[in-house]
Amino acid sequence: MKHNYSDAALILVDVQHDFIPGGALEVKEGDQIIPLINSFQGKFEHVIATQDFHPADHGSFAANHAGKNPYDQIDLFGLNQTLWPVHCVQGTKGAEFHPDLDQGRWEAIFQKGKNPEVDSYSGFFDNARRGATGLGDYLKEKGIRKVFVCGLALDYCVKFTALDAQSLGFETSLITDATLAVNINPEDGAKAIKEMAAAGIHILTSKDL
Ligand code: VGL
Ligand code: ZN
Repeated sequence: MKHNYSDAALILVDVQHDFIPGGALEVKEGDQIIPLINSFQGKFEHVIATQDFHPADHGSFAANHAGKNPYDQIDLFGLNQTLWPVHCVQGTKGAEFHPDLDQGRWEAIFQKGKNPEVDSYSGFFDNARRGATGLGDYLKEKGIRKVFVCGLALDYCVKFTALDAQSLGFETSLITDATLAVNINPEDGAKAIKEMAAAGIHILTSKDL
């Protein structure tokens, strides 16, 4: 072990059926990061997962807006919103974690996207920062100072979770080989990494852990 992880948390973002091939909002090869994630969970004192967990009437679903299609942009209660296929609906298989993902050491799961009026890419706050999931306070109460972020999808929920972690004062690292992008535009994943690096987030691979 190259680091001391006693004050570090691993945050596994949205490794759920709907973001994996065959799911409603699939990330290409999204399942291929699961064995890698399992291989390093044991290095961390604290392992936490986030779960995209929408009600069926969520405002981010194109199907809930007449005449709109997935990936169209709308104004949703004052915020720009990309519309998505229906995904990660509470109580459906798509919202469940992939069964190959080892949950044995998870301390807590933070759900997000439950308010139908606002989307929530970050595991910390909704996109308008009107509401918090409790993840930030949880990490502070545990004395955690460093967070390592991976999972799905790099260009949305992983990026916003990492940026919020860094802005809350946690020393934040992205594990690049344990995350993949949706890439609506082909460069979105690469751009997300640049944005995170510019914010001071460490860009690592699992070999650096
Ligand atoms: C996500 C789009 C919509 C993600 C969640 O987990 O990256 N992306 N909801
Ligand atoms: Zn979502």
